[in-house]
Amino acid sequence: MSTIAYRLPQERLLRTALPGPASEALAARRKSAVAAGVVSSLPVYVADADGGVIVDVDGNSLIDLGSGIAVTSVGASHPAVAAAVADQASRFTHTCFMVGPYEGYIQVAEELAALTPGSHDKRTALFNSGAEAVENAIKVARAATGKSGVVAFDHAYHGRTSLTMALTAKSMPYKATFGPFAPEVYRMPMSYPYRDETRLTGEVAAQRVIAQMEAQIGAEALAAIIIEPIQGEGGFIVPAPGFLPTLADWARRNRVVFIADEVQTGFARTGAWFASEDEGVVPDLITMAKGIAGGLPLAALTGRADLLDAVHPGGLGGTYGGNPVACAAALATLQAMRFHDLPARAREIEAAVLPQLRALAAETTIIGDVRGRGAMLAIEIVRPGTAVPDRERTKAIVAEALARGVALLTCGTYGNVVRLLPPLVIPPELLADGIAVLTDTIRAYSH
Ligand code: PLZ
Repeated sequence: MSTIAYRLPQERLLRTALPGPASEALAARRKSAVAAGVVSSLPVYVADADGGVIVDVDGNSLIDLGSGIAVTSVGASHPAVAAAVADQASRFTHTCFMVGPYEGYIQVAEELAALTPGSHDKRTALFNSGAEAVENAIKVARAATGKSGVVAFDHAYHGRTSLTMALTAKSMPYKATFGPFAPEVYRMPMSYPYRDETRLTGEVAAQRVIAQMEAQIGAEALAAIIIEPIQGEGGFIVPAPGFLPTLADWARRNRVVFIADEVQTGFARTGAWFASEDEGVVPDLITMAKGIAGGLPLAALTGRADLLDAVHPGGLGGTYGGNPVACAAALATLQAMRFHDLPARAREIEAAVLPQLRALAAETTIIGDVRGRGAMLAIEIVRPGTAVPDRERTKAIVAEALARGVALLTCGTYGNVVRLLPPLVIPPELLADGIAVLTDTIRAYSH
């Protein structure tokens, strides 16, 4: 980590109560200008961000344990990314790859073919958002198989567009009032070790899904299974070992496309380049976004050449997909990830933090479960001594940690999961300070 030079002091420093007066003023302007449906979890407005800190417009320096939802793994202003963006922007910002193609797009595709699991022949198409990559994965699976059914899981999150809303499980806030939803989407039970009453093994949980798919849909009508190897918005749910490989095997044997949605888990976050690698799963298609480009909007669909090339010429695209500035940012981000060995750093974060969270869970009655991998870790908060989700207490803990200068996110179908997604470049001492604030706060709320 000594190789990382930070531009901003890596410190937790409060100059005002939060939100401070400058943030309050922006909040007032926002109210009459920005749509009410768009909300922010932090009450402060950002002036600067670097490494493991976010500095607000009142000069408060907060510890960032969310990375803008798993995006800024290399930090929000990595110098190599900033330089690559400036350089590309000074030459051309856009031509549209469907009009005037350029090398950066091809380079990103080559990188992703090499980095994603499996040594088979691969192709890539680039898009702007995770949801768009997911939509296109489904389009490709349908075109290549000639089938239309899609299986998604309980607690899944795949996006907010029409098709991805149908794949996403949670109604409020993602789906409520926005229907009708796209047809031919079937929902199956997820392996959720903490809440599966019978503590199903991964194989048994997968067999339950397979029996249900065969009875309710039939492989001959099923184009794809889409799954997050570790569920993100749904609560950082890590399926029991065996669940993913059993489903992937069944899919392969039945000509069903197995899609890993690695939008949140991808790019070193879980300690490997992709979370699928943990159990040796080789997905047919992988969707990626978030961590790929150091904060610039870029998403990718990479997978089996025979599937992607089954689509007719012109069938995939979009005005901005694979924008040259975003591609330059992605290439610089991947280089920085390798240079700093961020997969190893994610494993170090797990080794430093997970034992502390487990010890805390043993000491209090409000932690139902501690789980996750690499720098994607979570604490499920419950009513004392029960498994009943405690959304209110979760909110209070996160609000208190914020008042002390630590920015955290929640997630989960029941809103009761505190999730940790620190930038992978966060200095170890700053991370330790942030975790100390969190554990203190949880102790204070354990009554
Ligand atoms: N697939 C697995 O995690 C985005 C969404 C936050 P987009 N997750 C954060 C919110 O409330 O909108 C996500 C994801 C997985 C797909 C997506 C969608 O990615 O880039 O937000 O479209």
